[in-house]
Amino acid sequence: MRLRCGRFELDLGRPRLMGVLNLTPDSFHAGSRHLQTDAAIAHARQLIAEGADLLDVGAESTRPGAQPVSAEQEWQRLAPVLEALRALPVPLSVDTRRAATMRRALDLGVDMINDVAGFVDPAAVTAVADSSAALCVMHMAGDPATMQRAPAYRDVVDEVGNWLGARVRALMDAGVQPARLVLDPGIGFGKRLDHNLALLRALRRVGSLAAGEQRLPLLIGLSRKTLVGELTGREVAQRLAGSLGGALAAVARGAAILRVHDVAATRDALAVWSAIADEVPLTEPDTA
Ligand code: HH2
Repeated sequence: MRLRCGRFELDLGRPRLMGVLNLTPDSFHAGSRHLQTDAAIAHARQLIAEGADLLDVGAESTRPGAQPVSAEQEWQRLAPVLEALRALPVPLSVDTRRAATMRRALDLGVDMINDVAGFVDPAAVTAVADSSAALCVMHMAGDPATMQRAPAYRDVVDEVGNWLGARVRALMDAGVQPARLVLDPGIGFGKRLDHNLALLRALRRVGSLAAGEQRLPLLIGLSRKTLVGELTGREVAQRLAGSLGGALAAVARGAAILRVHDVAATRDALAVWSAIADEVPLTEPDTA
């Protein structure tokens, strides 16, 4: 499986790591936050040195209860950093829900747009359709300000899979080729622990409900999130080990790209896991 990604083409024959860079004062993981341009650029370089296959740059926190920033403020944070990061040798993704920001970022030459609102805004679809950028289509129930108040689903796997499928069709109707699409069930975005676990356990089914025979790549972001805290009883700063467990479980269930804060540690965990899993697929019965 390959992903068309602006100036790049990403071979998804092995799991890829998307390093997170947040140009915000309020993102939920302090270690990802950089409001100073120089510090942000240094962190991006470090993520690449650690093995990030792509970088995801955001300027608005989408943590539960987060207050939105203005489009102008979002762009003022993004522009100088994107300008500097364009020269780096990995695809550059921008994490935004705003069509105007998508346009400006694409004009600057970014390779991927990651929309946590799943391109529900028709203006967002128009903004990205004619580009060559990869598009990450994420499911979110509601918006960050209210999404964790009372998340409820009849069948979370069916609903999220079918919702993603409808977004795929809308993007393809607008002329987007499937080779540009990545799907994400949106761990923690309007979901309780049982919803998140159901989606991760049935990740392949989410993918087939959304894309059928096309087998589009799946992206998972669970790094240091609340579900890791709920399962381990740990605060954000202490959730690395739990996040690594989640990352490996997601890859075992078909995730092609992991969106992570801790690139070096995830890379090591994957190296050991893959060396073993590639020889003996996890689906085979244990005969030892
Ligand atoms: N999670 C966050 C932000 N963007 N995009 C995708 N596709 N998938 C995710 O799971 C996802 C995402 C939240 O993480 P982070 O950016 O570290 O936090 P904050 O929103 O507080 O800046």
